Parts: sequence; C-alpha cells; structure tokens
Amino acid sequence: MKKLALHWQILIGMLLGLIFGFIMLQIDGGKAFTDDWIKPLGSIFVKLLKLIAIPLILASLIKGISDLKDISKFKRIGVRTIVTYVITTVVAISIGLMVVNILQPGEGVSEETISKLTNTYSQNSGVQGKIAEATKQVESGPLQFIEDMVPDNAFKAMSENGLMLQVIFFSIFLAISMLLIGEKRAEPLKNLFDSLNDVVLKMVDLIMLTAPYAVFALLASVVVSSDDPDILVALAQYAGVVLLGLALMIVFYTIIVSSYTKKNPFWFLKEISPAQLLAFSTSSSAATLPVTMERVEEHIGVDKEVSSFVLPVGATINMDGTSLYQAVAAVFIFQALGLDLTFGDQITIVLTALLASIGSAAVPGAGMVMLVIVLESVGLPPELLPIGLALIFAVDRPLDMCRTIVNVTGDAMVSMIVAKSVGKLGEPKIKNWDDHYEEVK
Ligand code: DAS
Repeated sequence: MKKLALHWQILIGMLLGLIFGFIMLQIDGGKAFTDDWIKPLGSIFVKLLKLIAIPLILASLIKGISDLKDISKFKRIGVRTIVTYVITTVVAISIGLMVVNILQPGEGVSEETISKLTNTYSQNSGVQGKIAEATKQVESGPLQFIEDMVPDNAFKAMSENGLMLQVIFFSIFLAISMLLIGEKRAEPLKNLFDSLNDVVLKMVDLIMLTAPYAVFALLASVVVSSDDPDILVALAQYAGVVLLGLALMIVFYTIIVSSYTKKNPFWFLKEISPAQLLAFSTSSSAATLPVTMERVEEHIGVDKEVSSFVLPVGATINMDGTSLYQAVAAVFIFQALGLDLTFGDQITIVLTALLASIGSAAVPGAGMVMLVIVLESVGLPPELLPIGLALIFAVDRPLDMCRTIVNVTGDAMVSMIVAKSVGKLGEPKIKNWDDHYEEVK
C-alpha cells in the first residue's frame, strides 16, 4: 500500500494527540507523564524548525534579492509588500473591533468569574512574565522598535532568539550591496547562498518527516495544560468572538484571492493547509515559515523572487491574526472591568495594535506580550494590568494556535497579491497536494 501521504499523517497525528491528551487528563498522573515523556518530542520539533528558520531567511532573502539583478525591481516588490501588509493588518483590527463592539462578550462576565480568574492568574508567573517583558519594551521611545531592527553584530542577531527582524535587516542590506557591486564580483557569495538555500530546504524535508509524531506530542501537551472547564466556559464568549473574527479574516482573504488573482479560493486554502496545520500545532510563524515558503512557491506558483522577500518579512511583521486578537482582547478586558472606551480610544487601538503586531515576535505567546502596549495606550490603569491579562490567560494558548493560522495564511495571500501585481504569479511546480521536497528532483 502506498505510504500514507505526509500531510494526512500530520492530520491523524493531531487528532490522536487531542484524544491522547483528553485520556491523560482522566488518568491520575496523566498530565505529569505527558509533560515528562511526550511534550519534549514536540518541543524538539519546534526547536529544529526554528533552528533552520534563520539560515533559511538569510539564504532565501539574499538569493531572492540578488536574483533580481536590478535594484528597481526590489523597490517595487518591497513597497508593494509593506503597503499590502499594513492594509491587511488594519482590516484585521477593524474586523476585530467590529465583532467585539457588536457582540460585547465582556458584558456577560460575572463578578464571581472575574474574582476567580484574578485570584488564579493575576500573580501567575506567565502573566507577570508577559507584563515584565512588555514593560521592558515600553520603557523605550516610540521609535525604539525601529532602532532595535538594526543589529550591531550580525552573528549575535543570528544566534539570539527573537531577533529575526535584525537578521532580515542584515540580509537585505547585504543583498542590496551585492546587487550594487555587480554580478561578476558578487558571484562567489551568491553561489554560496544559492547552495545554502538548497541545503536548508532539504533539511526542512527531513525535519518534516518527523512532523506526524511531533504534532501528536504538541497537541497532547496543549490539552493536558488546559485549565478547569468552568473557567473555559466563562471565557467561551470571548474566545468565540476572537474565533469569529479570525474566520471572517479567512473569508476576507478568499475574497481577495478570488477577485484579484482570479484563483479558486478553495484551491488556495487547500494548498496552504499544510502550513496552517503546522501553524496551529506550533503556534509559531517562524517555525512554520519553511513550510509556508515551500507551499507558496511549489504548490501555489509564486515566483521565488517575490516569496523569498515577502514571506520572511511577513512572518515577522505581518500578523493579521494577532492584531485582530489584540483589538478584541483589549475591548473585552475594558468591557469585563466595566471601563469605558471612547471612539477615539478605539482609533488608538487600531494604531497601537498595528504597531504591536509588527513588534510581536513570531513565537508562541508573543501576541499577549504586545497586548500590554495596546492596553496601556488606551489608559488601562497599571494596577489593573495583571487582572486584565488574568481574564484572558486561560484560553490564550488555543487562541494563539488559531491566530497563528491567520498570520501564516495572510502572509501567503499577500505573497500572491504582490506576485500577481508584478507578473510573477505562475503555475504550481508540484500539482500533487501532498508532494514535498523529497519528491522534487
Ligand atoms: N504565535 C505568534 C506567531 O508566531 C502570534 C501570537 O503570539 O499572537 O504568529
């Protein structure tokens, strides 16, 4: 019998992981067993994908930009990419504000639930850690995140976690300089990065062969870490509003794909689905980037000239799902605490959620750290910050998994838009949904 296709194996691994997690929750010591013996398998997989994300960004950006031959093409792609990213993020935040103001999930939260969540989470190390991390970022000035984009040591940028923007800055700067010195003199360096690109893509393929077992472990460990059901029920309205907003964002993407690129939107969702499965399992756009790139280039037909710039930049600064979540969470917290938000405050949320989503690292839980920036920008008293985050902390991980799906889908959609606008959206190289690197000779 033909080996079951990889992505079907991944889907089965996810379902078995969910079932295993629920069984472990019923068994004494099941949570401890899962944390000790299953969770590490998932963590290793995410670490492996992050391990190759930096060399992939380096190789793909430098190869992609130096392949352009002239700087004007790079400018055209760059400007279109940034403008489209800002537009889709503002649409995401607007959809978030619309659903949370219409459905008012915070009005229904009882005093008893608020005090229970506050007692359980406001001093929780996770909540305190996110506030500390955000406070560190807030202390700096408004242009700090631009200053932080510039590395003072390229090797340090490549070695430290969460400095993807600095690696992107260095890669673009180096590639532009290669373009300017001319093809002949840059040839040795270009050959090096071309070869590194091929090698890293083969590493992705090898890592992906372990994916079915890894997603089993990831889903099982998420299930056993979930909190007591009555808290989850109390937050079901809030989570439902976030999920509704995220679903509307996916609908928005399909409308754009169908109207602008004239491609079948369901075909688009099917071809990008392996990256969405990984985004859901890992909660990390960075870890998913290698698969997003393979799907967009090989299965959707976006030319590498476009995807090699649009996707690495998008994984880091374009987080439509996160920005939508931050808008909903901010308004929900004010509603639940009985505080008012003026129309002006809501406009402020649009601007700060846009900046916060750009500043959010492509790793699990980053969106909640930057939510603190949004909350402070609309005047949530500092003493209420831990309570505000405590209200949403219990369901943050499952929502992170879902908003990361939208982050990745948005990046893929924008790469199609930009490719179409510069005439670089062709036919897929691989027709079979499940083929991946190892089948590509
Ligand atoms: N998990 C982040 C990502 O990788 C998004 C978030 O935390 O909101 O896209």
